[in-house]
Amino acid sequence: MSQPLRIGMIGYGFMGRVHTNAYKRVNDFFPELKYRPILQAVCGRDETKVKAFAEQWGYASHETDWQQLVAREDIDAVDICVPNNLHKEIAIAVAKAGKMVLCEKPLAMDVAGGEEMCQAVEDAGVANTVWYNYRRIPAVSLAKQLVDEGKLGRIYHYRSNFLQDWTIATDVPQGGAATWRLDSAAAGSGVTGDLLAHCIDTAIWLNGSIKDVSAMTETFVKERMHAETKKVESVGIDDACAFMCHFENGSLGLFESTRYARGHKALYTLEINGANASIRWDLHDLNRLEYFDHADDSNVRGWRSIHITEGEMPYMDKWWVPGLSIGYEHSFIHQVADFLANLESGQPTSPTFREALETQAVCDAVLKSGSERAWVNL
Ligand code: SOE
Repeated sequence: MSQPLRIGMIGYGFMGRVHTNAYKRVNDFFPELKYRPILQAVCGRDETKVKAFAEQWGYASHETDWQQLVAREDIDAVDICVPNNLHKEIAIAVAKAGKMVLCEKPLAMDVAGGEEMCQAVEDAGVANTVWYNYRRIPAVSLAKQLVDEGKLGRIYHYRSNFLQDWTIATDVPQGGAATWRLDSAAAGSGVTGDLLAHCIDTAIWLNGSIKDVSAMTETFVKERMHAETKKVESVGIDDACAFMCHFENGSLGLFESTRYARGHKALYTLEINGANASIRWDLHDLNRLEYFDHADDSNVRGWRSIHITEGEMPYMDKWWVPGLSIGYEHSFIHQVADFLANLESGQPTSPTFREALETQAVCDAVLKSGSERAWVNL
């Protein structure tokens, strides 16, 4: 017997569309799931716009006050897709209302806020997850399998970048609906919380906890006009950040992120070097996993480029036929599918708020290290 899961979505920007798409498609491709997301209500402050979004995407209703949405008895799970400074208040209210909560990354503005959010969902005993979607790109999930099977042996290096170029122009404003990621009051940080948080989440998942960090951060454009006040204000976010770290397993990490790498739109890469094998992955070619196995016969040894389209590969039995690819949006569909399957079996969906708090702690340590120009222990 299928069971409806009535979704209330708060926020309807880029992430609102991505998550909505996932709710709409998940049961078609994962027909075995008992739970069936229903687009019950979407919330945004601008009534005309949120109503239009609801009509276009198929939400049954809309709200302009998030508290009203949280209070509604016909909502089972709330999806938080608003700027980072609103995550905490909303998530705590949702937990207190006894509803499930799915929160956009990063979890919070800082560890203290994140800890309050963890307490709230744990006290209420409600299902929770944070949308670190890249874990569920099949190639990245396959990397996890290879690491867990011990194929790489002892790991020496973890290297990861997330490069973009969309804020180079000095007339890009800060604040407002489209550019809140540049406003530290709304975002908390710049590339560290927005982009490196993805790299850190995947790294901890694949390679374990981080022990200490040494970072450098830079704000290249020091002043920008605020989209709402129209005043020129100083910029409080990190435009670029690079850090090195030690993992608990003894390996060394190197991470870099910027929004000033001309030519790169969303180049998320990772590479892991182990004693026996290495793997690397690149978001621009997301259905490929590069794999080098030193155990191969020396006359054929080399980097294999594994095309992730076979049914045996993670999640791929749900999609097309061998040789045909899937995309970015599928990682979100996979996360919803796992969330719904876990609801049925009573398991948590990783990353939970508590797991995402570890990523938050690394982000905080990176920012502290960057401003103090010193190593910071976790
Ligand atoms: C920013 O440009 C952004 O959209 C991030 O907010 C996402 O989390 C990342 O996946 C892609 O880039």
